[in-house]
Amino acid sequence: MDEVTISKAIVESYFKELLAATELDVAIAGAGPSGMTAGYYLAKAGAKVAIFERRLSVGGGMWGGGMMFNRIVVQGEAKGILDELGIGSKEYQPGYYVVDAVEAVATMCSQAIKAGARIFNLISVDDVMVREDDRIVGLVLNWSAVTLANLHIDPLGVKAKMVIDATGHDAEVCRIVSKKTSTGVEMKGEKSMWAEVGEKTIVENTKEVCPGLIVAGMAANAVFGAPRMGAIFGGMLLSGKKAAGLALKGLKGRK
Ligand code: 48H
Repeated sequence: MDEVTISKAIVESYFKELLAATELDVAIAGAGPSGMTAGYYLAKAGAKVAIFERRLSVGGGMWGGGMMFNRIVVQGEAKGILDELGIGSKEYQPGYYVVDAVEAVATMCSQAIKAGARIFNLISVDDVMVREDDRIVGLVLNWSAVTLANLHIDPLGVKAKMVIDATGHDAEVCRIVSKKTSTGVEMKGEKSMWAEVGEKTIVENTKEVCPGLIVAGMAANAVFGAPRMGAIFGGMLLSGKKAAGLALKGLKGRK
């Protein structure tokens, strides 16, 4: 057993992937359910896509189900996505399916990677790159450990033809864009729980908010002032799929 071989294998393989991710078709911030679904559909369509996830684990708010009971509910409209990904579900009553949250995260992650999406965990999106025409042209990244250790270390930037903000409740990319750019993106803020409305608006609010930046998942309702919905996840899957479609359209416009 040669330690140097182990070290070289890890370093070479990792940095090859990271280098390849410095110029992307689509960069996704956040590997929760909406980000991973978007990553899956984009990779499946042949786009060069990477997901940057701040935490050690992917899955965002899905692992814990509702109040730490690790089950989620998915409505009939999104059952096709569960089936396509190979995530098991049981009908609870007509139109409502119960899903094991751990199986959902693990399978979604595996399918996104197998389709060709690259997932980089432990990397935080700190900022965006913006150009004169107010177009978002990439993400600014740093190791999550830098923030945790409160170190003053400058970040690096990766270019992307399209960016998806899938950072959940805090809509971190859109928040940065609303504060630091003149793109006109405004944060209305998430509203209190109303599952039916929240699930409908999450898909409607999945949009290109300014040139090059699409918002998906819980972040979409946070940007547009719509309600949260609790542990029902169909909207996250449908939003991720819609975001992938919008990004693919955006890519066509840029080729
Ligand atoms: C890199 C980041 C950064 C950053 C955050 O919270 P998520 O699961 O987001 P969604 O929108 O895919 O799913 C939302 C769902 O989990 C949820 O919270 C629901 C349905 N709530 C309803 C309710 O009523 O509460 O995932 C976002 C991911 C997480 O893994 C974060 O760690 C990550 O994004 N993230 N990654 N750079 N700056 N900010």
